[in-house]
Amino acid sequence: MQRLIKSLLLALFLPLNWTAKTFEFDPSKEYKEGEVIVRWREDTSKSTIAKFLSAHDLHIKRQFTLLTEKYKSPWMVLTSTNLSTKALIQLLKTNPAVITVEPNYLRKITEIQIRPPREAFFSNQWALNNSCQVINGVAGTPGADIKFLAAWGLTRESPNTVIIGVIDTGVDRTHPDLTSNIWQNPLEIPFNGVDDDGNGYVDDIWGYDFATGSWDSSDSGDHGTHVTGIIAATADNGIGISGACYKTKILPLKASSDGIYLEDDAIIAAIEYAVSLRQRGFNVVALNASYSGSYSNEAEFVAIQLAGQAGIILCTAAGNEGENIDNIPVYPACYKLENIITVSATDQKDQFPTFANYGTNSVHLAAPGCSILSTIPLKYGLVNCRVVTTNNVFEGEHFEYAGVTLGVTGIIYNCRLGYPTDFPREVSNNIALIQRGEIYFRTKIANAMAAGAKAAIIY
Ligand SMILES: [Ca+2]
Ligand SMILES: [Ca+2]
Ligand SMILES: [Ca+2]
Repeated sequence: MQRLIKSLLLALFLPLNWTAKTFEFDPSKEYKEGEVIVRWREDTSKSTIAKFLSAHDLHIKRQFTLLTEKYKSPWMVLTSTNLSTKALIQLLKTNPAVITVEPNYLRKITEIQIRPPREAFFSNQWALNNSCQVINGVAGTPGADIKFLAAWGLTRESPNTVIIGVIDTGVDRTHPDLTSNIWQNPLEIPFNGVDDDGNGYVDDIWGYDFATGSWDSSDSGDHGTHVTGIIAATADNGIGISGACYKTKILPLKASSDGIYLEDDAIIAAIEYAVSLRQRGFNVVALNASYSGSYSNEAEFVAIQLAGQAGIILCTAAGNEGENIDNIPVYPACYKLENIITVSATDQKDQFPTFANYGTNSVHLAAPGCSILSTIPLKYGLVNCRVVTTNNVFEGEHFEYAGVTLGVTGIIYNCRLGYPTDFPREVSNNIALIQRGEIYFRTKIANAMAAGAKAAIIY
């Protein structure tokens, strides 16, 4: 009985998961070749071990002193210059003084930050994480997304800030979910009326307005701000949404004076501007060109080619006409240049939407492009909205700003459905509460603005 108690006590002191001689070598597992972890019997002397090691040209890489002391059993890592791990295990198993011999396994770093970012509307961003959520009345296909969750926690700051130029209608740089990710020209002194960095543009602090020739790159419409949020809205700040490349900085390259059309000359000047920044050492890696037109232009072609030679890619839209652009080309998508990536759209179910252009020789990839929630300029009194239809028309749900005040305060007035006659006079400089239905959200917002409201809530 005494012996049994002693055995039980001994068992209690043995380390957990101790497998002793039941261990079987599995070559498919990841381990450090030519190394083993060995535990010797309690009574094994140092000279016995040294003699064995010397006879087989083995070396002690490391000794586990605490383990050895606690269990009175020499515990160490052995290496060999000519024996594999498998051979080492076979050799050491033949020695009766060895209790256990195991490979020195490799452990993988556990993926970090697999939690979703702390955004108010992340659950609406099916493109980043499609969990079958219902968006706009449609339940998606799980996993039909860009695998943002697997990647976002691994993103690191680059020592040379990565800059993406957005050639578009401009950007609302004051937007709380964008403001920290707008690139600022460090060589230009703001608002002194002087071209301090001598690049031909006066006071180009936050990009430039190439359409009207002004420092003011704020959004003449809403598309540029929407695109910018998709790319680089600040992640994990609890506001609005997460951008896909949220550690990058956006260079606003405004090429539209009316918020609807982009003028080709402004586009070409914007590309030249990006190339010159790159040549001066700023890390402009890509240009976003979410626009298309039916006619090609030699100057535009050459400008994009120059961008390519400078190391800049141009990501452009395949277009939204539902056409085969191999046969009916659009530009810049169909310029045959190596630095152009032409992107078509997929929907929540990973299907090809009817509006999306296609063409095996012209389209390089398709990515989520329907019901995309992103930032809109604050002039609309809201922070995010979703593009539901094609043609860049915001007809979907708008999302009011949640959680953080914009500094907008006022009395909320019931403005029924948001028709012009629904707005009481008192709503001027106050907040309009508008019921959804009957007319487009954008019309409701426009009517609220016309009535002088400084913000609107659509419910
Ligand atoms: Ca300048
Ligand atoms: Ca200046
Ligand atoms: Ca955010």
